[in-house]
Amino acid sequence: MKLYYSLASPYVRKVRMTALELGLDDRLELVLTDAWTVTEGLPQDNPLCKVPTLVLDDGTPLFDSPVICEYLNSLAGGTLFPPDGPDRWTALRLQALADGLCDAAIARRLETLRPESLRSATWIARQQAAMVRALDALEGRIEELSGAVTIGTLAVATVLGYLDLRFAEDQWRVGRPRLAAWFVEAGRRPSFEVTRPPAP
Ligand SMILES: N[C@@H](CCC(=O)N[C@@H](CS)C(=O)NCC(=O)O)C(=O)O
Repeated sequence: MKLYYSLASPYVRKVRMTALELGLDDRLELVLTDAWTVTEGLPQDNPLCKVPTLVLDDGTPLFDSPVICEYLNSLAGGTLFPPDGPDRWTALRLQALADGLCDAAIARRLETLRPESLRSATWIARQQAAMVRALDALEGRIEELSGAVTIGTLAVATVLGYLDLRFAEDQWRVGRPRLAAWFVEAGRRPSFEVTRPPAP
């Protein structure tokens, strides 16, 4: 299987952590890809031209990251996606919250990279507010992060890693001691260490 990837994408990191947790990482042929400039390969396999994109050995493309992760879990017969029941919805909701936090963080970052005259302070504030609410929600329901590793806990670990990479000045740990303590443990997982992006 071929995985179009980039080094800093939190969605890619979640997929790579999933593969490592499931013992499937040696089945992935990693293809380093700049989604913003690539013209051959990725745009033909994924019309949205985003990483991560997985291409199966028969040429079938899979995206986006939740779909890829669920496919890998199914392939390995894993438990990262719990079977139908309350634990499944907790895991999926946590993944949606963490991925949505990523979406807001990336939208905010892209806006701040635009020329100053084109930037929207309102848009940046909206994304920042969503980030704060999402982090507060994780702190407020920290018990959902305890217990077995799921796609939800992997997604939360990846987005917190992304915030440390791109938004260190936000100091997300301040006022969120339980989430910070949880992340100390989560950050020790080998799958997290191995996929650490290079410093900017
Ligand atoms: N919802 C997607 C988001 C993927 C995504 O936005 N990837 C970024 C890199 S972090 C990308 O490829 N951006 C290129 C673009 O938006 O054109 C997922 O979960 O895989």
